[in-house]
Amino acid sequence: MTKPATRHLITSAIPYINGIKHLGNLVGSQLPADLYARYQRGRGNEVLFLCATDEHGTPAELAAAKAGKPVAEYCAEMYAVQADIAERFGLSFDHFGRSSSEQNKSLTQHFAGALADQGLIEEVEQSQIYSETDGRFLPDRYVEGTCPNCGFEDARGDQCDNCTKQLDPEDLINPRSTVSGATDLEMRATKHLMLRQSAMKDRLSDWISSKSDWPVLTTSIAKKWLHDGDGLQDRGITRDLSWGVPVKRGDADWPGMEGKVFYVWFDAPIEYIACGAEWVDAGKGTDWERWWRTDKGADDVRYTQFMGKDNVPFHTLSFPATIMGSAEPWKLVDYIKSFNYLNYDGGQFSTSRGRGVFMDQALEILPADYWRWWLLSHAPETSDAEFTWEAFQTDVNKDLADVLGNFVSRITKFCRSKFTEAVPTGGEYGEPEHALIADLTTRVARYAELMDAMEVRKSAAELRAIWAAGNEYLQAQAPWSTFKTDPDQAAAQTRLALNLIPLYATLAAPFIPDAAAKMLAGMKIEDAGWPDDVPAAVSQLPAGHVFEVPEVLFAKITDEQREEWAERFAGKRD
Ligand code: B3M
Ligand code: ZN
Repeated sequence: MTKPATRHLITSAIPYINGIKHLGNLVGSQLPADLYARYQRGRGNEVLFLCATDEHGTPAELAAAKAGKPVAEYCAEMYAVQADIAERFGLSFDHFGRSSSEQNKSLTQHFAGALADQGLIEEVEQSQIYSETDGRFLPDRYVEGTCPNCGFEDARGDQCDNCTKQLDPEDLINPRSTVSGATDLEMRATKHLMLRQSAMKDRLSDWISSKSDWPVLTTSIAKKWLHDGDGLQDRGITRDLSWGVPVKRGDADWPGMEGKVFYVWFDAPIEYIACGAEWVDAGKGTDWERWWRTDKGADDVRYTQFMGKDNVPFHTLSFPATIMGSAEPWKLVDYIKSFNYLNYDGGQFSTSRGRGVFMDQALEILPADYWRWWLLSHAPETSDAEFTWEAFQTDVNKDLADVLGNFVSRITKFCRSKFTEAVPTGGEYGEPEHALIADLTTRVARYAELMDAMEVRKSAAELRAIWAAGNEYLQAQAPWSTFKTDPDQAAAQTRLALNLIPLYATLAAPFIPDAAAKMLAGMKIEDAGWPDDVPAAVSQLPAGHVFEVPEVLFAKITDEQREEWAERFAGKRD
């Protein structure tokens, strides 16, 4: 009855190297990608889940300068920090790579060569913003000013964070240097490479139009940039920086491009592919091309990308332009799951102002599962969402402690006290038991459909309902009362309830992997397997099967804790 395994290639947007990400960043890409990867593995499918740090460009240079370190050293340190936090959050990457890798360098240079061979790269004399005060050309990110589209005053030269429009720095009104704040900026001539995206407009447009099953958030942003205003413009793919992938045409030097590097948004998505090569070179895999080359077996791979909405234009247009334009058989993305923003307590998360909870701080105060559950069950899918400490406390206490945690501890402790730490014998299932199993059968099928569709919040709601069904059953049947008059019947009730624990663990593992592992360990079952057949799944622990009451799964968040944390994270990051 098991369906043939599918191969899932899954990538999360790769976080910039400059600093530790906040929970809003986490829920917009890495966490839902992990949810999906864990779910697909749980279904018995083959998964390659990749992420990396995005190490080039001005964000890295600026942060290294601020930290007073050479940029390579800064990146190596921050990579280790991010990799460690990702692991502690349970992000189950098959490999967490680095866009500064040799593999990415050569692949990026290769793509530039392939695009040039296809006539899709143009060398242009450009006038570029030069800062007298700073004595250098200013890359896009080093220029800020007012967005010509929406009037936002702190728009960056490459993109407006407020309206997501991709910008060129000379579009900005009242531009200033972010290096010095200087406004004595002037235009000077220099040579750059342009990717002729406009030549691929029809192909990209047809491709996007064919994606009728994609989230509206994804396609609406793509269509906006394809059809609004001037439409898809050619993009400069080189920059005047020393840190980055040196501009080359494949292995060959590129005359006139000495001292320049590729634009970070050109090499960053290529890292998705290079990360596969890093995965193999790290000894974790044997063949990355069967995931990435349609001529080498990747035809039957389903490739899903996860990202925040600000990254959508680069993934629906720029990166596909690189892939299609190369005229080589690279795997194109099959589905792009994008997210709105998570706000923090009446405002925005802010990295620069240290407002909100950052990944390292989150783990200092609570284990990963608490955060994973709350963030995923409030994923900003259809609109922006908001984190508040009140909601966090209420939901965690209710869903995790009162519903799931209480169910597990109540039934295992009851069994231990009235029978033994083994699944009890005797009695038979009657109407309430069959009704519960029928209800769970429907709900588990719906949960799987929602998880397949990456409906994150709805999946969480269905999972919560599955837990609640067990609680309600226990409440209504009350084996502790039954036991006084009919111990056999109480044994049957207990047997079914105990059998729900491995079922719940398997279903919940993508959301709360640590608690799920504790539940399985307590029930002394290694891998319950996906419950394609719910009646069979809830008969896995036969009468006599020995277990141990699991340790407390979730502690409640107290009012004192909530107040202390709200205060601690309101302002400046310490
Ligand atoms: N580093 C932006 C971000 O972290 C950028 C994503 C790259 S994905 C190839 O949101
Ligand atoms: Zn704007």
